[in-house]
Amino acid sequence: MTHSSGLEALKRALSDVDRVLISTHMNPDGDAVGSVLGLRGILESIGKQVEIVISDSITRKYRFLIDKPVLKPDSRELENLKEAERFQMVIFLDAAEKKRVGDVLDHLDRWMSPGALEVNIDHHFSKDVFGDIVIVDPDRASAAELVMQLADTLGVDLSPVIAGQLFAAIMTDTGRFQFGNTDSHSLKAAAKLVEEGADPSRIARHIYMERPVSYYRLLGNLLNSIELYHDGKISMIAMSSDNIATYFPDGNMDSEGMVDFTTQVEGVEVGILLRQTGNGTFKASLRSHNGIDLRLIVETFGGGGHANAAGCGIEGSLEDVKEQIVSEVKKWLK
Ligand SMILES: [Mn+2]
Repeated sequence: MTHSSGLEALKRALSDVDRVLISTHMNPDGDAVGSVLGLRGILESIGKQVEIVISDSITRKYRFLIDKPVLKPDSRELENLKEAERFQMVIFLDAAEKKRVGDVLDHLDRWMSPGALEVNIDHHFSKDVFGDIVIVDPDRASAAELVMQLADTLGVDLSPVIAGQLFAAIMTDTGRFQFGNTDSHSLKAAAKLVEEGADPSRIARHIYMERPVSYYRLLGNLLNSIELYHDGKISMIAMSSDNIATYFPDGNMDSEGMVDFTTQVEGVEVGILLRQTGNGTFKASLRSHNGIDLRLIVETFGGGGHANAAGCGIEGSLEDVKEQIVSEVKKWLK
């Protein structure tokens, strides 16, 4: 199914549906948050009743985008739903694999009507695409661009609020229009959203320029100990549980974007951020900018993502994990 036939299929299916549930991946990023909020506004404007439920909380810097409550799996609003309150459609956004949606999946049985349709709107490359209706296009830089195409298909005009939400999604997933996925499509989509009332400066200010000072103190600490491997073609910063506890004692850590600094070093082709997630467990985030397909690297560890931005979990001591990831990356570098 091409994504345009998916859009038409979704338009047809929506005509029989009153209540729609929307969700996205765990630890929602800017594209996830902006896309679910924008999609809710679009579906509400054609008369649907819509709830958003996400397994994790929305990071502080994206909360200014929230125009109406976003639920969690244990929210009171989702307890003991009567038959008429159940949802006839669930739409997953920006989730390369269904399991990335997290805890929400464990509750769908009690929220959904029998025979409810599952819709998958995404822009990741995936080997096993899920969903009854599939709108997946790995050529798009953000899920938000697919949401905009849906609005077009449905004939919905975007309000300034929706335009802002979708603009934030495109801006963050393209790294402020600087990553390799930035193309004329994403720039035209962004321009259209500005015409519809999105305010780029205000959105950038909220997301990038109002971070807690702890963010910069942790970043400074990490940059101070950046390591280079393989003639300076690989760089790495490693964030231990102790680091995190020192700078974010409440555990409410924000490290989004820190990995981008790893590829802003002269000569570096692949940058790695290691973050300790438990005793002997680490999450590796990788970035590349010379055409190396990181998916091939993280696949070895059961991870996924995009060609130039991917991640995976790795187990072992810090030194062992560094050795594992660096030796895998080296195989793909000349
Ligand atoms: Mn995305």
